[in-house]
Amino acid sequence: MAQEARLPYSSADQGWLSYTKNASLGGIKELTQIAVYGASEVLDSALAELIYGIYEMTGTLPVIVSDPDRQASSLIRLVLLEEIVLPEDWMNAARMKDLGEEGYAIRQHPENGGSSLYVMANTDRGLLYGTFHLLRMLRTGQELDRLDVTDSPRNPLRMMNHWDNMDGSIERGYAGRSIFFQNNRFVEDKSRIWDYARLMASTGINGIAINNVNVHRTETQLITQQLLPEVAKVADIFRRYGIRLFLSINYASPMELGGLDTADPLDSRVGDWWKEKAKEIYEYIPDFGGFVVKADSEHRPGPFTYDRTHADGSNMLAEALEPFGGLVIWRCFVYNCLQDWRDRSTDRARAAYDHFKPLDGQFKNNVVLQIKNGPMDFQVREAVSPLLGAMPGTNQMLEFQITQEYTGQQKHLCYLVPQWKEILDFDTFARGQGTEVKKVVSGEVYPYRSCGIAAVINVGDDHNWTGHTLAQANLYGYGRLAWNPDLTEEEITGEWIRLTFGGDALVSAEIEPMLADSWHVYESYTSPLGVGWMVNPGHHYGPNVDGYEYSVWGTYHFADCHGIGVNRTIKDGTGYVSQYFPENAQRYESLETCPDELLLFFHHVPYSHVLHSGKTVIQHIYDTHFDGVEGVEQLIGRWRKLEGHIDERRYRKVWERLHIQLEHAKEWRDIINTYFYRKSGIPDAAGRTIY
Ligand code: GCV
Repeated sequence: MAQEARLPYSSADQGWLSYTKNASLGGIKELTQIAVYGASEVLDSALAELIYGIYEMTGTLPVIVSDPDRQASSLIRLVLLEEIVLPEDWMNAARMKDLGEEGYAIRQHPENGGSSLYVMANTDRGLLYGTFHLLRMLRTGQELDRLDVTDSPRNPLRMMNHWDNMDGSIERGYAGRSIFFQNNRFVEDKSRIWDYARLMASTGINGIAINNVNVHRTETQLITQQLLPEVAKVADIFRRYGIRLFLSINYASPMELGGLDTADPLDSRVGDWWKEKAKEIYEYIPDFGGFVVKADSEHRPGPFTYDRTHADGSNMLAEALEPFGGLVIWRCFVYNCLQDWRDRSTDRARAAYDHFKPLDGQFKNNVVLQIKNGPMDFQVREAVSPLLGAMPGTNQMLEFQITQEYTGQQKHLCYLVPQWKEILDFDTFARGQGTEVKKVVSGEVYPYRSCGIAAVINVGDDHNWTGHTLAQANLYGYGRLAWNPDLTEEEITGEWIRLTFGGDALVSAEIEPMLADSWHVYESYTSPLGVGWMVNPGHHYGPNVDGYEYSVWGTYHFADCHGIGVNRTIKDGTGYVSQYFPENAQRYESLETCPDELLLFFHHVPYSHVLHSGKTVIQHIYDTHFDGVEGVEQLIGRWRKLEGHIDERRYRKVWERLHIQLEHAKEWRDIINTYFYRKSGIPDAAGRTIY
């Protein structure tokens, strides 16, 4: 039976799922037949992807065969392992167990001449991931001869968090409007959602929260009978790609929707209201993932109003979801956002740990604490949150930000995979050496019931999804790292470039270093040595050294005519350093051992302080800001070489953004350098122009 190659669903850029004709096919002559062992909606998606991918790459529409010849070549078998018995020596019970619920194996049948490929898994989701793996190999021209791949995800939860509002706007969104909502309704045309589900599943994502954690009046209604049928339609799409849908909820819903006079978690009327609500939600969405909650943070309601703790608040919701297998993902971004800048004893960086650490062990099994990677807020450079690894008795997950709120808002190129790798590889020392963040959040260190990684998404309805085409690499890289944090930056980058732009060696040779350098380039012309925050208040774009200096947000640099930085030491600072396990605390406490790139995050020093690099702080500021602009010029130089090697549309778009970046990098350079020259009175040793 010949099938139709009906994908994609929309006319949007297909990103890393754009196939072109591929002559090499991993050394296999042709792939013309597919046999499927098993049946489900997810398996249908896997099959559709396989047919489409092969058709695009070979020009031949594969045929579905129900009873293939044992010796058949040119054949791919998608095998749900419970459906057939395979030779014991290459798929035994132990190996099947290792694959778990989402893993897969891909092998060539040993008995025939070569092109019969088996994709095998215990579940349909495993088969979907295995199918995408095989397509990735075919597309990137990897050798399939004697293929024997086994893979499974390291993190149980691999989530996308959208900050989309129902009016179509996206909080901190830089790539157009929401793909889910428009004019306070769900979009009618769901083709972008379908293609988005495909893109996400192909990287291994398995959970999505579709609305903003700041849940306003309209979005509060998402859990009502008026809107649940619409939510269910979106959940149906994601389900077909193995992705569970979550909703961000308003903690005060029992009052706003239920007419109660309280949202006190210990008031039984409140608990009962949520229990009824959960029952209702699961009638519409039987595999509903659960709630994402921002409570008592930045003016959002929460249990503090009733003198209750975060454990009280989250456990009450968890009890309601428990019978249905739902999770409460409770965010730890809780701090005093009405600080007094004159008061140096309050330190926002301390807040998450101070609030949550004392509650360790008090949370229910289906509560997961979602912790931002740093203690402040997704700066281009900040320390790793000391809360990660500090709660053996409480499920934890890590939160990254893909949307470039503080990293150039998708006008600037800033590849975040290197930053995320550093964070994942950070050794917390929670259980001695080798207790890296990646092992904590994957559940290898403590017996967590649920854990993993979430990220705030950089996607909107722009044709290319992410505004800056090269920002697609962040989306792809996040999914791949959530699947396997041990993948190297080079592996991920190389894969993404070849999948997205094809096999032109020049394209890889130029884009790889562009991506690799971009985070450091961005860091060097923005805020120095980990101090952060020198941005315009509110929208967070562009330089403004004192923008937040006298504000209520707790984000200060304390620069004066003598020096700069935040003293967070135990000895005579805010004591934040004490939140780390001793090995890290000692390293950060001492000026001798504190790494240069975080110096001003941990210490207040004179401008004449000499860094490990041998430069003074002030000269480092000047040099990096000049270097940063040159770095952008180099990015442009590399991109220029690709004219004619990349389609005109993508080439132009990136070209335009790189030039915006250059102009704005100069603005950063001149404002930062001038500010510190005027404050310190110390001239640039190289005598360059400072205003
Ligand atoms: C969704 C920062 C951002 C806010 C965001 C908040 C959060 O403060 O600027 O836009 O709100 O983080 O993570 O909740």
